[in-house]
Amino acid sequence: MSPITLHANPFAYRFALAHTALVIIDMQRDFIEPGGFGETLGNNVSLLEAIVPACQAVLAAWRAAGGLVLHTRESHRPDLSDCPPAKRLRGNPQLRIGDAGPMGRILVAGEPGNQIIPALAPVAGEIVVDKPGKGMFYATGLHETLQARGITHLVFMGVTTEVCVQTSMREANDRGYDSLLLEDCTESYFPHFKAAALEMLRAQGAIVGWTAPSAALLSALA
Ligand code: C5J
Repeated sequence: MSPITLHANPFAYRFALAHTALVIIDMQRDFIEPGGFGETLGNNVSLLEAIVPACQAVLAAWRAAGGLVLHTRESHRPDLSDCPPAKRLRGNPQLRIGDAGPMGRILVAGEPGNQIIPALAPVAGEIVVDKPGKGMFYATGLHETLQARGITHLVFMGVTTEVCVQTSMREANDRGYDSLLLEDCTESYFPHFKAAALEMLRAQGAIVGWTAPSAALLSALA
């Protein structure tokens, strides 16, 4: 299969589908629906819901093309042994990680709020990574999994842009992956943080990676 090239910023992004994974970061009820971790931190979670249709369109096209899909969840063990006190105690939320909320225990594996939203639910054969940190490579063994599958390129969607998405892209950059972030398939609780993160990632000749509207990927896959 010949490589795919799409119009991206700051210049064209080229990838081979067989060596590329679509990465969907933390599209979980805990971040997107009322009553979860995002809201307990004082955020307006409705901002994030707006990207779901664009993410669904990309996911459908990627699946139809036969590409590998990888979902992440920010998730802690029920005994919180993988949640450093510095993370649990940070800030002044109404509910902390591990506390019981309207969708179960906040950011704990297996709880209803910790699941990926139904619109983007994983299907058989897709990779699901539970990550205790912001970055998807920290304490997950993911680099080895991707290497075993010959993955060299990553196309990112998900939330939040400047926290778990940006951290995962920076970790990927240090491990040698070429990453593209789909601009309308990522969101922040703070729109100016999203704008700044996109600029930072693609500055200085794609120092961390590329960005592009999802339409560019959809037309390249068509
Ligand atoms: C945050 C995330 N924002 N998934 N997590 O705490 O970006």
